[in-house]
Amino acid sequence: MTNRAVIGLGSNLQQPSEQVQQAVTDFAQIPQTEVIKSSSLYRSLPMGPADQPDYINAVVEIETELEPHALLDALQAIEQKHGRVRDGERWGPRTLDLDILLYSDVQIADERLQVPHPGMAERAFVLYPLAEILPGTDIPGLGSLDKLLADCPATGLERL
Ligand code: ROI
Repeated sequence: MTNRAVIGLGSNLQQPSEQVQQAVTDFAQIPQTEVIKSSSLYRSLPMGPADQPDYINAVVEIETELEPHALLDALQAIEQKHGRVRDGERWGPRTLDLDILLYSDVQIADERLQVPHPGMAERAFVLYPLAEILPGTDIPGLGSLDKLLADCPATGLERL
């Protein structure tokens, strides 16, 4: 069964734009998965500690036959390849962060995975790129993207 998923990408270390663009290329190597559409790159002010570089963010629509946790495994392998170090600092800088934002109209909440991504309603750097590739979409449990956008100013966000 083919599922539509949306992946959020973020980086603020080691040439963030290249990290994000390379990651999209890496998605092509995930088995049983196809990249459908990528947003522009966006520059965003850090959410969390302010003493870190600005982020580059994007979102990518894929079609995949992988189950959500198998997709997460594949995404974490790509983060590793990009030198992601999990040093325990909450909301610290990272070379590459890949989040499953949406997976069909499924809602998941377990120890490893929460879908839709729990923070997305408050994150301009997720909602605006998402509106670029899937305008008017509905987010399971959160409602219409248009409504979420109306409540989330694009402050500190620049489309590149
Ligand atoms: N801030 C921005 N602007 N973009 C991100 O991708 C991002 N990712 C994170 C935290 C540290 C919460 N802040 C972020 O994980």
